[in-house]
Amino acid sequence: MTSSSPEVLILMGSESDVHVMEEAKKVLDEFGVVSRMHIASAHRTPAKVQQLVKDGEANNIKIFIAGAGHAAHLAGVVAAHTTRPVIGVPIDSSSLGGLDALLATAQMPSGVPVATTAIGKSGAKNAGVLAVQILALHRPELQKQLVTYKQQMAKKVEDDDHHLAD
Ligand code: RP5
Repeated sequence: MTSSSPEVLILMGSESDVHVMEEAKKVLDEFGVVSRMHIASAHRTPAKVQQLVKDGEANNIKIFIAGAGHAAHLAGVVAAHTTRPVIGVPIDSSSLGGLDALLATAQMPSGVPVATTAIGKSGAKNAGVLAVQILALHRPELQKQLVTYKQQMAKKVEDDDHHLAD
């Protein structure tokens, strides 16, 4: 496997989900973690979902991120086909504002976990951060970057507070 082989596979159910799931990719890029995005639907192209997961496992994908809206089964279906960690992102693309996707993604039956984030872009971003945190368990350089990331977040809050008080 070359150093540029993707370690994280980001799947989404529709082209309409891309603008949300790009947030996960942005974070992974920021940390230098190589990822790859695909559109594949649990409902419309179920065989493709299975193939992508099997190919991903065979090609060193360590973590799967799956984002979908409406009756969102994508993350659960991915989890059905792998023993690797699956992070689910509920997307707010339906008339229920993503609550339907949140419940469908989070409420997995016992034995088949999907680590579910918040709805929408913040959830996609957190999926990226969580994937980095999992990879960082065995990668001290990523762990260092995570410490800096947290320090920068804290600094921004402090700076914002100072500006407000000025
Ligand atoms: C889900 O249905 C997709 O994940 C998307 O969020 C939603 C709507 O898909 P489109 O009708 O916009 O393709 O499967």
